[in-house]
Amino acid sequence: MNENKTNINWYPGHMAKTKKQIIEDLKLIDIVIEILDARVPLASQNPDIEEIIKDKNKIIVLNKSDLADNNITNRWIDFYKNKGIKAIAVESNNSKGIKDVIEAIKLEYESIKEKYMQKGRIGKAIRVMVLGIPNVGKSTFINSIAKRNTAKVGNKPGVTKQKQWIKVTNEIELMDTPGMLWPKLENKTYAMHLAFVGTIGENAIDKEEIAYYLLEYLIKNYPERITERFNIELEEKETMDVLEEIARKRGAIISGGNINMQKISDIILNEFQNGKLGRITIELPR
Ligand SMILES: Nc1nc2c(ncn2[C@@H]2O[C@H](COP(=O)(O)OP(=O)(O)OP(=O)(O)O)[C@@H](O)[C@H]2O)c(=O)[nH]1
Ligand SMILES: [Mg+2]
Repeated sequence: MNENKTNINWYPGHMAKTKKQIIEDLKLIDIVIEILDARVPLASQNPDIEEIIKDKNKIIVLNKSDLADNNITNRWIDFYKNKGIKAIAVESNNSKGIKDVIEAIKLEYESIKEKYMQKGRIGKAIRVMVLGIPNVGKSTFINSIAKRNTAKVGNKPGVTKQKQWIKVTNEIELMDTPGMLWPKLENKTYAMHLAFVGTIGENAIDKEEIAYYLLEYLIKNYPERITERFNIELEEKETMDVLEEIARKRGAIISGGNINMQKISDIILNEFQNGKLGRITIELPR
């Protein structure tokens, strides 16, 4: 999973520049698709998204839902529905849910058509942009939704900055470059959750710390998965004792019989991130 980790450093100047570019691009856009990681919908939301997209209509894609707990994903969909936002569970890597997104775009557009008709925009395609923090699957989603016709629609004349568009259907065009937003790193809990799913790596938080807290979460919320996967009884055990037991079972031991913390941390993180522990969600709707 290492190749997935972002190496971007979001310093204030960089964030301001990115924000300005996205706000500029949004002038051409009718509907925003905000991609979240279904396992961590709170942590994977950019902190300034509402301010950036202002009153644009938005559809939420809960991506990587193949790795998330299905029941909780449905609860998230209800949660957003109660807020008047359409959210859709998607597996971009196998195109599941993509059709629903196309339908949702058309439906969403019906509700804003009036506004655009008054601006003389009728007859043109619905223009969509994908936004999200690193590693949520923006590129995979774009490839998936554009699959039937990846041909570039061509430059639009009359705009200062020439943009490429991808034709999704006869009615829908997608901006070819997704807007990459910065993650929530000031909040320790969210940063840890992003580290669990591999979006931010060891250079941000110590890997052993990430694996320890992930294991603690799993013991509390998905104990049967730990028991099953590592063949371990959990009753009354401290997280550190469980970690040690897993390390012994997996041969993550150094000379002298101590635990190889690096190795066991890698094992726990990789098995979680690759779905070997089953479908797991870290954040629940309140
Ligand atoms: N299991 C699973 N993996 C996915 C899904 N969508 C994307 N991925 C994987 O997640 C990783 C990141 O996907 P990208 O499409 O590169 O994400 P991105 O948002 O474009 O990332 P940046 O360009 O770095 O911001 C890749 O390894 C994808 O294969 C999904 O629905 N399910
Ligand atoms: Mg990308």
